[in-house]
Amino acid sequence: MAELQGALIGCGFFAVNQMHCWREVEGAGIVAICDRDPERLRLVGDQFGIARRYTDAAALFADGGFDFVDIATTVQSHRVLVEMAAAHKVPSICQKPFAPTLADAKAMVAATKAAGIPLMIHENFRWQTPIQAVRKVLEEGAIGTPFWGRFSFRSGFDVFAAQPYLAETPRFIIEDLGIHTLDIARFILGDVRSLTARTRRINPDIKGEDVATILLDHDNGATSIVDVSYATRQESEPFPETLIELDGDEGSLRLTKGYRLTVTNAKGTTVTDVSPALLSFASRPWHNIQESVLLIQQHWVDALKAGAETSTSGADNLKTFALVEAAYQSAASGQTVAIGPLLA
Ligand code: NAD
Ligand code: 89V
Repeated sequence: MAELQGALIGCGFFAVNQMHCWREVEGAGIVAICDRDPERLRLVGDQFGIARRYTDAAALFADGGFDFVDIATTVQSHRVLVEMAAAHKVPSICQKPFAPTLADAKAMVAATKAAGIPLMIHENFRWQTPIQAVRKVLEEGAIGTPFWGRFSFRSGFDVFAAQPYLAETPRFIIEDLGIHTLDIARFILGDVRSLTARTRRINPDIKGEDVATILLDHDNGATSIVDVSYATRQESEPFPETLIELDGDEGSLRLTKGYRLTVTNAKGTTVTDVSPALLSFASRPWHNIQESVLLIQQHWVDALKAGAETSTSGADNLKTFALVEAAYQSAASGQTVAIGPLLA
C-alpha cells in the first residue's frame, strides 16, 4: 500500500491525467474519488480500479481515511472544497485557476493557514521539462543577469473540443492559459510590480478574450512580454509549447518550437534538445503537460513528507493570480496596474 493515501474530487477531462500520474508517483496513491456526475465517477472508478466512490464531497470528507485531497474540479467549486478540506484539516491540492476572484483565493489561503494545513495550487506549467531547463541555464549564470524576456503561447488549437466550458466563460485566455504563462514569467524573471495589458476576441463563437498581450515590470528591473493567443494559425501548430526569449547582460537564450534551447554567450552557441518525456499513458501533443503533472504531484508528496512548502503554494500562487486580475483590470481601463495593492 502507498505511504500517503489521497482522495480526488472531480473526475473530468484533466483528472484522468492526474489519476494516471498518481499511479506512477512514488509514495502515494488514490484510495477514494468523488464526482457529482455519477457517470464520470463510474468511468474513472472503473478505469483506475477505485472502489470508494462518492457523489458528494461532504460525505467523502465525513468518512475520511485519507491523508490529502486533490481537487480537480472547475473553478466555481474550488473555494468551497478547499474550505471543506480545511475544516477537516486535510492537506489540499487545488487545480488552477485558484478561484473565481482574488478575494476568494485570499480567503482560501487564510482558511488553510488557520487550519495549519498545506495548500498547493496545481500550477504545473513551471514543472515542464523545457521550462525547468530554462531556469537551470539562468541559475548557472550562462546569460548573466536577464534584463528582457518574452513568454509566448500562440496557437490555433481547438481547445474547446476537450474543454467546452471555456467557450462560455466571460474571461477566457488570461484566466485559463495566460495564468500558466504569467506563472512561468514569475518563475523565470521573478515577481512583478506592475503590468499593462491589451486583449482581443477574434473567434466570434466564444464569450471571452482569446488574445492577450501583457507588458510586465519585474521587481528586479527586468521587462517582459507575455503574449497568448488561440487565434493564431501557423504553418505547424505549436500547441502546447511555451516559447521563451531571454536577453541577459552576458548572453541570450531562446526556447523555440520543437523544444530546442539555444544559449549564446562569450563562449559561443549551444543548442540542446529539452523535449519532455513521453510517459506510458501520454499522447502527443499533450505529453509536455502530462509529464509536468507527474512532476508536480511527486513534488507534493515529497514536500508533504518533508513538511516543506511547495513551489506553487497557495501563498505563492496568489502572486500569479494577482497578475491575472491586474491584466483584466488593465485591459478594461487602458491603464498600468500596480500589483502591490492587489496583494495587500
Ligand atoms: P471537467 O468539466 O471535464 O471536469 C470537472 C469535473 O468536476 C466534472 O466531472 C464535474 O462533474 C466535477 N465537479 C464539479 N464540481 C464538483 C463538485 N462540487 N463536487 C464533485 N464534483 C464536481 O473540467 P476539466 O477540463 O477536467 O478541468 C478541471 C480543472 O482543471 C479546471 O480548473 C481547469 O482549469 C483545470 N485544468 C488544468 C490543466 C493544467 O494543465 N493544469 C489542464 C486542463 C484543465
Ligand atoms: O490549463 C488548462 O486548463 C488547459 C490548457 C492547458 C489546454 O490551456 O485549458
